[in-house]
Amino acid sequence: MSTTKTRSICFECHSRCGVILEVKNGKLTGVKGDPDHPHSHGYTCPKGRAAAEIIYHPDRITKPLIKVGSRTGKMFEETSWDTALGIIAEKLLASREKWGAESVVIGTGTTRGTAPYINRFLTLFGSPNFMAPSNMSGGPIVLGSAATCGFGLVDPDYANSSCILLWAHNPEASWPGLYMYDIREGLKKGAKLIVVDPRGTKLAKKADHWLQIRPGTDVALVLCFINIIIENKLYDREFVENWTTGFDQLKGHVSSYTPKRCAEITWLKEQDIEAAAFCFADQRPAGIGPGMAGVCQANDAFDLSRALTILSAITGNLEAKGGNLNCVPPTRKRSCYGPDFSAFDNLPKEQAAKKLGLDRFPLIGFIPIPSPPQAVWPAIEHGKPYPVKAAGLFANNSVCAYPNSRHVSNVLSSLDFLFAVDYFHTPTTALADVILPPAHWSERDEIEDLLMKNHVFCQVKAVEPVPECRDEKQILVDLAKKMGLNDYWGSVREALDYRLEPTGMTFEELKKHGKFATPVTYKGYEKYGKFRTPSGKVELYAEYLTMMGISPLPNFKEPDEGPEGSPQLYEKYPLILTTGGRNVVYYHSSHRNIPSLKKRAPDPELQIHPDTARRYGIEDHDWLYLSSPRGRVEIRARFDHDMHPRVVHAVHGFWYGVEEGWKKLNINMLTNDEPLCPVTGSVPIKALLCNIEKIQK
Ligand SMILES: Nc1nc2c(c(=O)[nH]1)N[C@H]1C(S)=C(S)[C@@H](COP(=O)(O)OP(=O)(O)OC[C@H]3O[C@@H](n4cnc5c(=O)[nH]c(N)nc54)[C@H](O)[C@@H]3O)O[C@H]1N2
Ligand SMILES: Nc1nc2c(c(=O)[nH]1)N[C@H]1C(S)=C(S)[C@@H](COP(=O)(O)OP(=O)(O)OC[C@H]3O[C@@H](n4cnc5c(=O)[nH]c(N)nc54)[C@H](O)[C@@H]3O)O[C@H]1N2
Ligand code: SF4
Ligand SMILES: [Mo]
Repeated sequence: MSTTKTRSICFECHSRCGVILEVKNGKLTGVKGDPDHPHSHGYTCPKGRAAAEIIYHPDRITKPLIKVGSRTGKMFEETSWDTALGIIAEKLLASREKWGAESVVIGTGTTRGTAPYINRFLTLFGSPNFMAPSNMSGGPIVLGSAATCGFGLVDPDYANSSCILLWAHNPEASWPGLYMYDIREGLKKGAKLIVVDPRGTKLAKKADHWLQIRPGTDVALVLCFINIIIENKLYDREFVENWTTGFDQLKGHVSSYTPKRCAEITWLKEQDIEAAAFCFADQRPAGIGPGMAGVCQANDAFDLSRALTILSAITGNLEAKGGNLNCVPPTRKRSCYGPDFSAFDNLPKEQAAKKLGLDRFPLIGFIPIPSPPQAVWPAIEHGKPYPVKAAGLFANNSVCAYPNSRHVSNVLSSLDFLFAVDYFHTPTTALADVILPPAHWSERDEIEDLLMKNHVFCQVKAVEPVPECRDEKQILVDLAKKMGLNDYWGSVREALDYRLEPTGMTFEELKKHGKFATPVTYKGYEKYGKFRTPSGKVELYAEYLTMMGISPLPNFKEPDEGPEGSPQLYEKYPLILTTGGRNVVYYHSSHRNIPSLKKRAPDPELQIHPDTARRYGIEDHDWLYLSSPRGRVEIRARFDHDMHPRVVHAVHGFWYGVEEGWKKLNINMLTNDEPLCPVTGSVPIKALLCNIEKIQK
């Protein structure tokens, strides 16, 4: 039989590369890059190309499973979809009956497309509690920038930039299909490159200015950039006068962030800070790429995002061609996290007000991001502010992904009922009462508009799901039917058509074209006469934030755990630990069971300067104990002369293949889930303290 080819998009990571899926005898046989895709231009990476290995893996869960024996045990037995969904329906309805709809939380891990469908489900069910790790992943960027200029600082226009500033961001590993083509285009045309990163990534080493910052001190550096730019009158005077509020207050506020003071805080050299700040201000337009995780995992993540937005604003780069654009997805309010679907926006006021996290982080009521997991834990664990008794997790390995894994495991174990939807067994599915097998991205139809700039792309099912795996949208359609949520969509196609309505296309029509784009608007504020902020201007000094007890100006805060923040702890844990820099081979904790990927990166690694390691008698590739006040894991040394001798970096996501691997190899055994950023709930997992010890054979 001949090979058929289906044009689609890869959903394995947020890049969503264009792919051609090859199918023979009804089976997926190959994944090739689509050269006509406007972002990826034919690029694919190893994990995207591993799709067939993933879907035909012998360990893939292919039947619904229910737990048998002890709840804390790991024994499951196969059951029918009807029985599994029947149990879930009964448990969720019983929880609503006894404890109220808000006692049910449904969550996802990093977005894998299901957010709108889960949210609609929750709205009809009555719960405002959609949980996702946005507080450590993109959410603080959106909160900080939207609070400042009315839109998210998520669409840098690198291809047209004269200066590219990558702040805590290594897209070569984390977003190769979405950003790297444009970055190369910009560099080819002569753009300057500035990288702010404690690690010497390939991009950092290629950069005109690499600022090897001490982890967790970023806000001080941005404030110093702003100070240098204001002091030297390098800002865009016209923009500042017409389109911003509180410039004088900002000027006064940043004046103490002199290069000298900033150098002391950040461990950078004064002249390097100055050179980079001048470069950024001189080379316009300049696009800032803030790392979705790099910028979002700190106790001052909100201030960092606000400061970066202010930096872009005062240099006239907001919404400028080559700067940071304000792209509106063609699906508008029906985009992935659009208000049409947010359970919070669509529930009666008093029910919406119960959204977990709102009491501590009031801004998430205005600029909606999902409930942070760390705001859900107290409700499960202590019934605070009210009890949460039942939960569902789609595509989420909470135990390994979220900080303080032991705590997460204890919390999830204390639920009355948990269901999970995953391809494979994980330390999280082990805690579930019911596990459902989802269809893979190559086995389902979908649309994608999140972070796709001004595009919506069509994902086309190339093969039927491996029996009996099921599209997650279909799972929700079926569950809604069982639970009497009659206003839910009647089919997957209906749901997709509904989301596409603002484009004037049905899914069938979009499928023919593969994509749909709306024109990009530059400097939309000129057209509309305002920014979408309370003052209508860019809020350099945001007076309105004070009503929520939030500082109107961004402030630097020392990491709570660090040489300055906790000097006593520093004596025992003398190295600074940053975690979770991406590796192109893996997505978080997934794929360690996929041979072609495992071969490329078999073990968890600690990037460390050789001089530091040798002081402890540790050689390259040695296994060692890495410890923090939370515990100890095993990890392999990877020597890197570009690491600062007092800083180490540990990859995240390892657990697979070792008995109790989530306790032995998983870096989140060492990270902490408090104190949180007081505005966004961000978790401080990019700047902690640790120690190392040679493992004696
Ligand atoms: N220390 C540290 N920890 C971190 C980070 C860090 O930088 N440092 N980063 C954090 C960030 S930014 C995020 S977003 C979270 C991510 O957290 P998660 O998204 O929970 O992480 P994953 O390990 O990818 O777990 C997802 C699970 O989904 C399954 N899966 C994959 N695709 C699908 C699908 O289409 N459907 C279903 N149902 N299942 C699927 C996989 O098999 C896997 O078990 O991790 C966070 N954890
Ligand atoms: N291959 C792959 N790609 C992914 C993911 C994955 O798991 N694997 N996860 C996806 C998800 S959910 C997310 S949120 C994004 C994350 O996207 P990004 O945040 O862009 O992640 P990275 O590319 O790892 O870039 C973060 C960089 O920040 C640096 N860094 C660490 N601490 C600090 C600090 O204190 N200050 C500064 N300035 N820099 C610091 C790290 O060394 C690292 O190079 O990646 C997405 N893409
Ligand atoms: S970078 Fe790799 S995993 Fe991500 S969308 Fe592209 S091919 Fe898929
Ligand atoms: Mo993320």
